[in-house]
Amino acid sequence: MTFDLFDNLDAPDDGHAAGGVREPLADGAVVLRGFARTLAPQLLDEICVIIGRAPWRHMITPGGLRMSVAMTNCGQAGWVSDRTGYRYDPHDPLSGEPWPVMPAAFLDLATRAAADAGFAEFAPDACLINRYEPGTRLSLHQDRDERDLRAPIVSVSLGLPAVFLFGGLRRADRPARIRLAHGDVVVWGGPSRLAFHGVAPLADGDHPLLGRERINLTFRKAM
Ligand code: MD3
Ligand code: FE
Repeated sequence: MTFDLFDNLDAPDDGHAAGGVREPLADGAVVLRGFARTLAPQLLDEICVIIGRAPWRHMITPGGLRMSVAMTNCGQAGWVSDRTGYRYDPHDPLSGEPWPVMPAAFLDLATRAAADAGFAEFAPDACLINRYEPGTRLSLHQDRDERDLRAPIVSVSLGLPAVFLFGGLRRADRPARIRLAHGDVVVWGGPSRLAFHGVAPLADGDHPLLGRERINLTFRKAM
């Protein structure tokens, strides 16, 4: 018998905000409230370095639409979309260079969150970095471009809060609406891994660290 909830409450400085709480969403999906809060300033410094080498860009969908989310990547592979389709690419198509290396603090956070949610072996090789501004949205989709769908996805929310849409295994399933705030981490695995999901248009606001932006990191085992 383990008392994980109580472990969270008196964890000293292991990435949990004091009182960090684990909130199960569905089979295989769990929100770790505030898990990345103390690490956030360091994550933002690393993101600044990454966008110096691999700048934000609005990718084009295979259907020819410009995504309202701005994206970049770090790690051994990055998610890219263009007229030819979606794929993981070891190089940034803008520069032809490898994506920036995944910072140790990113990898450490993602593996600790996954372990906390019961995925002890998670070894992410890709981190997609999404930037939202007021009005930016992400329409309902599944993440199925990764080779091994048994690996979870770990997501980290920074900056302005968002309403996350968490649907079922069919596009037509009415999604639940979940508020994700600065420092929240979600682990999506098991039966939730192929759930349809999206992000409602971002509401305006002013975040102390990020101003009018929300940044989301998703850690994946892509290759
Ligand atoms: C549920 N990003 O990059 S993260 C994406 O906030 C993406 O930027 C959103 O969806 C964002 O593909 C949501 C949460 C998330 C990520 C992957 C999932 C939820 C998921 C995969 C399966 C089920
Ligand atoms: Fe997704």
